[in-house]
Amino acid sequence: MAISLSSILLPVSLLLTLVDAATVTYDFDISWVYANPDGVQNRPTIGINGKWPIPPIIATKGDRIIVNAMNSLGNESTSLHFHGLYQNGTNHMDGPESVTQCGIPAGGSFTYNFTVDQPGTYWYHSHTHGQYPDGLRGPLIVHDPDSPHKDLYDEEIVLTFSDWYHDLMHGLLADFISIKNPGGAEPVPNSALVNDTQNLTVSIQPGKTYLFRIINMGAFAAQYVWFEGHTMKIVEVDGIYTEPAEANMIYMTAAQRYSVVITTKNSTDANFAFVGSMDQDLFDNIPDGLNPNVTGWLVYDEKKEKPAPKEVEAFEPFDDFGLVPQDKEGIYDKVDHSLTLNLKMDNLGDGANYAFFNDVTYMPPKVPTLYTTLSTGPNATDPTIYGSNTNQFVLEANEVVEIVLNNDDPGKHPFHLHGHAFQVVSRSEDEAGAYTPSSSTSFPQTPMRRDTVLVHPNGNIVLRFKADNPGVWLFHCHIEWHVASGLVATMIEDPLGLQRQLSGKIPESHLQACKDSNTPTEGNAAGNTVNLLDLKGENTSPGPLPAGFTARGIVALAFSILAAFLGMGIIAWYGFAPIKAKTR
Ligand SMILES: *[C@@H]1O[C@H](CO)[C@@H](O)[C@H](O)[C@H]1NC(C)=O
Ligand SMILES: *[C@@H]1O[C@H](CO)[C@@H](O)[C@H](O)[C@H]1NC(C)=O
Ligand SMILES: *[C@@H]1O[C@H](CO)[C@@H](O)[C@H](O)[C@H]1NC(C)=O
Ligand SMILES: *[C@@H]1O[C@H](CO)[C@@H](O)[C@H](O)[C@H]1NC(C)=O
Ligand SMILES: *[C@@H]1O[C@H](CO)[C@@H](O)[C@H](O)[C@H]1NC(C)=O
Ligand SMILES: *[C@@H]1O[C@H](CO)[C@@H](O)[C@H](O)[C@H]1NC(C)=O
Ligand SMILES: *[C@@H]1O[C@H](CO)[C@@H](O)[C@H](O)[C@H]1NC(C)=O
Ligand SMILES: *[C@@H]1O[C@H](CO)[C@@H](O)[C@H](O)[C@H]1NC(C)=O
Ligand SMILES: [Cu+2]
Repeated sequence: MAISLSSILLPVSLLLTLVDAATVTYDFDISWVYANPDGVQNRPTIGINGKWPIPPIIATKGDRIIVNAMNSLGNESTSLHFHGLYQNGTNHMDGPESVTQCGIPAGGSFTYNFTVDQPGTYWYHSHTHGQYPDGLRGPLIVHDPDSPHKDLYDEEIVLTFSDWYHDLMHGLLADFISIKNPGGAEPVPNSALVNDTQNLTVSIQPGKTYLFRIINMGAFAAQYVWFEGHTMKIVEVDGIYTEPAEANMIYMTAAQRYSVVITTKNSTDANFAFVGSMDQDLFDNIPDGLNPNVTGWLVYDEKKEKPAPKEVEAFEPFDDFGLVPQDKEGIYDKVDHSLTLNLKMDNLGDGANYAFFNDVTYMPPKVPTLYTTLSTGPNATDPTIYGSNTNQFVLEANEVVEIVLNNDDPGKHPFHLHGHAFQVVSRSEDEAGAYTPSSSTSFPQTPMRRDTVLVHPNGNIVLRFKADNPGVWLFHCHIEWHVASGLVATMIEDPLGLQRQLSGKIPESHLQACKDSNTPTEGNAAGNTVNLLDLKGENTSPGPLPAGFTARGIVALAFSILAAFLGMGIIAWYGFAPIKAKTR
């Protein structure tokens, strides 16, 4: 890893006075290593430069970040997404495979090159099919010499929380999206981690203030997080400064971040536990012996004991909906373009369980969507050319967009939009059903903004943002299982403006990744350049269930067969189960 000279050699005080922005360069060689963070199982894990945990990316507001990514995995493609960064003017650096780039093939290399004008707590992770939980995820911190909260703390400490699996995603995904799992039960993590380990000691000094930058970089589980004996003052969520708000416990979905200020005690008489506890409501079947908790300690005195955490009777976390952004940006009260996404889970003709927006499950297009925009001239504004399975919406430059999301599923889902932070103008309680506009009278005037937000079971959320960032931006659930099962939509924001920014400017390493993987870079979602409305040959999802099969039926059938054959193993099951998928 090479860091620019200026950030190594200059003392911090001098650095802050520099007017010129720095360039921060990271050379990342991505490869398999072995790791055993919970002490139970050593497993192949994706590391960088031969190490895991992978390094944090650290920059200062205004810097240019360059990541030279070399894929030495040998058996998987990869890509990197810089979660929460707007990539304003650099949509091609956003990272999702099949959306803004081709996957970096094994043996290939690829340069990410962009500037960051947003301070805050972010993270970076693979955005290639189901891959980041195998280890390719780490913090990305953008410092701010002008932070409005800089007088509130003396020092800062980064803490990551995550869930962890003993098995690799490749195999877990094959079992998850399978006729063997018609109910769509997600694999339950084997353990929870803090800073990619457990029992972490965090040395602190008495009578000081610390900014804890807390990141949930898990695959699936949200975590309740609390520090015994200390209150938190929330000052940032997902890169947005907030008015300080006190909390005893926070709830962090996968991909969310909080910065909290903690004031230490004046005495060093005792050390204090802090805990991350995975939200088990998300888990369909809880395995015997699962420990959902990970513990660490605020250590005032190494010689004193590290007490076991006290049991918390009820989880009563802070409700983020009431947070107020420090800049007091007012609600976008005039909506130009409202779109509705109805979420459901259901089975398709292969018997497996999928996730849907408006009855369509996402399938990656043959041509990365950005390349479709850049190669289709005026037809780039026609949603049809982006395919039948991408849940695409074409947005006009600078319009105020509203996303109404109705969760017709009993699960909790954290939704993330690339390229923006959104205003969260409404969020229902559990079981509220679909959103009705008449309930909109009491919107907050300065709504919370963030880039990842929870929708409650069978509830709804309403999000707003201004389409002031030309690009192809995904909107998706950040549970990695649900990305794989299709809970993804594509926002094609100001496609003609995007052409003006990027046509002819896609760097050589990006195009080379496509050549090496035989991926077309022109035409519609099917790669057709002659008739853009002809989608023949595009990637589509399996067809619907055969006539006479209801989703409920297949679940019942599967469970009764599983029960009957329990103990006889999978062979009997395979022999019995195949259902002919109907092609559409
Ligand atoms: C952390 O401590 C607990 C309790 O002593 C122990 O069960 C667990 O194995 C430890 N984790 C690691 C990674 O050492
Ligand atoms: C890729 O290689 C790793 C490390 O050798 C191995 O553990 C893993 O099973 C391989 N994945 C696939 C999909 O073959
Ligand atoms: C990064 O992008 C800037 C601006 O386009 C360019 O001047 C610079 O040469 C690029 N650096 C690399 C390493 O690609
Ligand atoms: C946790 O990990 C981050 C980087 O990933 C590191 O900066 C930080 O110092 C670690 N925290 C502690 C208390 O070790
Ligand atoms: C620590 O001592 C300072 C100075 O006497 C006082 O202002 C502060 O409230 C004390 N902090 C705590 C947590 O008791
Ligand atoms: C995890 O923490 C919760 C909350 O304190 C507690 O109820 C539960 O017993 C803990 N579980 C384990 C296995 O320690
Ligand atoms: C992107 O940049 C344009 C032009 O500087 C600015 O007007 C817009 O607000 C920016 N959008 C975002 C999301 O940063
Ligand atoms: C672009 O759209 C126009 C109008 O719908 C259509 O006539 C034309 O054939 C399209 N171009 C291509 C290459 O498909
Ligand atoms: Cu989800």
